Amino acid sequence: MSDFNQPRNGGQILVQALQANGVDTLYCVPGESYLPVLDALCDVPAIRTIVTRHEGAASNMADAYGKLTGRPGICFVTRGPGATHASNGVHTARQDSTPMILFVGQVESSFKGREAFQEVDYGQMFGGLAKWVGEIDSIQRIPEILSKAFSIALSGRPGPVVIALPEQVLFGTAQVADAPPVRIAKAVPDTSALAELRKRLATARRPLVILGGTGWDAEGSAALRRFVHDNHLPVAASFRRQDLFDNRDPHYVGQLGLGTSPKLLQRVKDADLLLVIGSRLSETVSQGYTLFGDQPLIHVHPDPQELNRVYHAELPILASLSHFAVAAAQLEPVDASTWKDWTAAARADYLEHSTPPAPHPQLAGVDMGAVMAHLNDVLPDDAIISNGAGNYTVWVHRFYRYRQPATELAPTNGAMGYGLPAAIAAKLHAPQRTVVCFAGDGCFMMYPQELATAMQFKAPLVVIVVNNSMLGTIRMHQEREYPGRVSATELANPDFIGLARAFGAHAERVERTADFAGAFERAQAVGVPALIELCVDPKQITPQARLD
Ligand SMILES: Cc1ncc(C[n+]2csc(CCOP(=O)(O)OP(=O)(O)O)c2C)c(N)n1
Ligand SMILES: [Mg+2]
Repeated sequence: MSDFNQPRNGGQILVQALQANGVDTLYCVPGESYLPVLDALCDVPAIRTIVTRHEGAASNMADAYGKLTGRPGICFVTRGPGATHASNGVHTARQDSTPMILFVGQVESSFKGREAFQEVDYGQMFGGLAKWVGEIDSIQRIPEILSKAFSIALSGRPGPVVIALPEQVLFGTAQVADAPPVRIAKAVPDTSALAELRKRLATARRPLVILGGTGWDAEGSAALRRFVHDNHLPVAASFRRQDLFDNRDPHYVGQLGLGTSPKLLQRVKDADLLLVIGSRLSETVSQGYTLFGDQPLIHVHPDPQELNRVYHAELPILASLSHFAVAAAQLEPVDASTWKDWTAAARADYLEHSTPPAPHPQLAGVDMGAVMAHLNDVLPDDAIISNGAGNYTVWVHRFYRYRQPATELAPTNGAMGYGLPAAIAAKLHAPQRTVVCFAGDGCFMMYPQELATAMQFKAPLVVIVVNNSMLGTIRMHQEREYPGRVSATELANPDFIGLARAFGAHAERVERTADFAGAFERAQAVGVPALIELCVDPKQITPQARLD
């Protein structure tokens, strides 16, 4: 903690507090409402300022940074119009349990309530979205409120915090002492709960682990692997958390979400003990709240409000996920011989379901199954894969084998457009790693302008646009509910190649499966952002279903 004898303005105090808390990157669209912050950043080269072209992209990048690092992603946007754009990433961070802090400009406090220029009541606006909404009402309280913001974003179930910055607080000057960096307390599981867990496991016949949540660290992931191996447990990942456990490991049995194998769903129903670590058993994971309820449940979560929230836990365990895993790995393993075959059969089902089938004889255009098989062969283990929402993601999640934590950037809230901003944040954070973004033609057009950000900040990622000239997911639902009545789901797309080249990116169109490997190799080697447009068959709506 250092006392500053020199008066500083609010922007300087705020930026120095960010630096003290380890912030190295922030994403923004500038606004006159927070000029002192922008100015203070000139003197703090340790914080990299990424200016994006849309606040929705900036907040999505902040979410991706939070997912990759476990540290809050930092985003700055201007008042009303900036804040409303940025709300998309706040929603994602909330549902995805990602630590994030969004700073928004606010009118001078003495103007509040007059509907001043771009004035918004952020408490009301973000009240149902953010984990906490705060406003810094005096310059003296900047360090205090920043400490609280970091603490709330990172504690328990991580999430997004929104902080409003009234004009006079940023422009005013004062002598204010800095606060020390925030330390986060972690809950450890109580020993009697661990003993009961072991006892229940020892009498199970068909146990199943379901993994999810955020806040895992390397030690926790390694301990989890030991616990699973020592007890020969089958492990399923919850929706878009497939990177938490190496998909090549013989204990990994698949994901619970969209496009889940019916055999895995049956296995979950047949389990006589569910050990759920970190997942909150969302609507998607629970298949519309139909999958759980009958099986005995041991639920481990870092937030007491998630335990017994939807499903009764016979044994609720309040703990940080990594601390739980470390403690569980120290338990004496149980005799797992009774479920050896159960685990092996679940794994065999997974291998069958996750191996791309031969393409349909009438398939026109590129076979997405073959694309995923190729990427499984050529991508390094630490490659980062991002995506947004759309039926194209079913191929990615079903056939790609994620191998390491923090390699899957995928919004569990199903936000279209997430993939490109997330991939940019990933490539800027880890320039040595391969970053591949998947986007549908609909998804990509949510934030295509961020190719300019990728160019400006030199982020040579590869975007694979899966083009079926429609909003395929919604078309699929229309065919189910209202057959033959196509409404608002057909798209007339731009020339994606011309569009990407206008930004200075490398671009290629692939119309035949055999041409993908070469195009991908060139895209990886070119050294600038690259876009590959895959022309896929609009009729092939999922890996197993055709529209006709
Ligand atoms: C921001 C947002 N808007 C709308 C939706 C609803 N939605 C989900 S998937 C989808 C279609 C995605 O189309 P595309 O990216 O082309 O992928 P496809 O399904 O065709 O593979 C839509 C409109 C959403 N999830 N998110
Ligand atoms: Mg599409």
